[in-house]
Amino acid sequence: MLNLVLFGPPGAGKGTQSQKLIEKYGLIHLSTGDLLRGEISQGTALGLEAKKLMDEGKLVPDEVVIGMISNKLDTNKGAKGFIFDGFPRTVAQAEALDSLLTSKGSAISGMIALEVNDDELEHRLLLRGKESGRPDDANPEVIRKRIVEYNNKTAPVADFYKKQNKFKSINGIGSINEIFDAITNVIAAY
Ligand code: B4P
Repeated sequence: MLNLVLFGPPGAGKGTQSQKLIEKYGLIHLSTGDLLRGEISQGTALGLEAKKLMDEGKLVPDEVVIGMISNKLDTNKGAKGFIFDGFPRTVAQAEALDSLLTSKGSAISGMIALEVNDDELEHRLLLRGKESGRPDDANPEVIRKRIVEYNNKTAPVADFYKKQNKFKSINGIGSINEIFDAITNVIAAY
């Protein structure tokens, strides 16, 4: 089973690369950002709570996203594997994911981190904000808050996987196909 964590700051290209990876490897894509936006568009209580935090560039509480991922693992039992995109975003989420997978006799194959500098992230997200109208991409101040939140709470997740010898970092600047090739080279070595 191939279970991949795609890691990196907001706008690093996780969602973009996930789309290509699911086609090549037949994996299930689990994006907590997409799942949360789904809840928002359906107007659920969870979505209302999440929207407030997301619009401020803050993370949604761990128990909310862990619960969503747990449900998705249960409803996709026969899957060949999963791409975790935007999850885990805290060390508590990483620990919970390990427990969930262990209880199913599975484990994370590896984490691949996309390295992109802050100026490029801001540029990409503002562009997407203009094209898509995504509220958390429209405002430079919110984008900077998301990057700070990433540095404080999410960056330490890399150490969690480094300790397990499951961490690999690649350059996230370049064409989408160049970055995809670099990711598939890492996967080939698993
Ligand atoms: P996400 O939806 O995960 O958003 P993201 O990290 O900003 O996006 P991603 O990194 O996937 O974007 P991509 O590079 O593909 O999270 C949104 C919010 O949800 C969070 O701020 C948080 O509030 C909440 N949340 C989600 N998961 C959570 C969790 N686990 N715990 C708590 N809260 C959680 O795309 C960016 C842009 O760059 C695109 O326009 C793309 O076209 C472009 N791009 C991609 N690759 C490129 C390249 N190589 N060159 C140039 N442009 C490129």
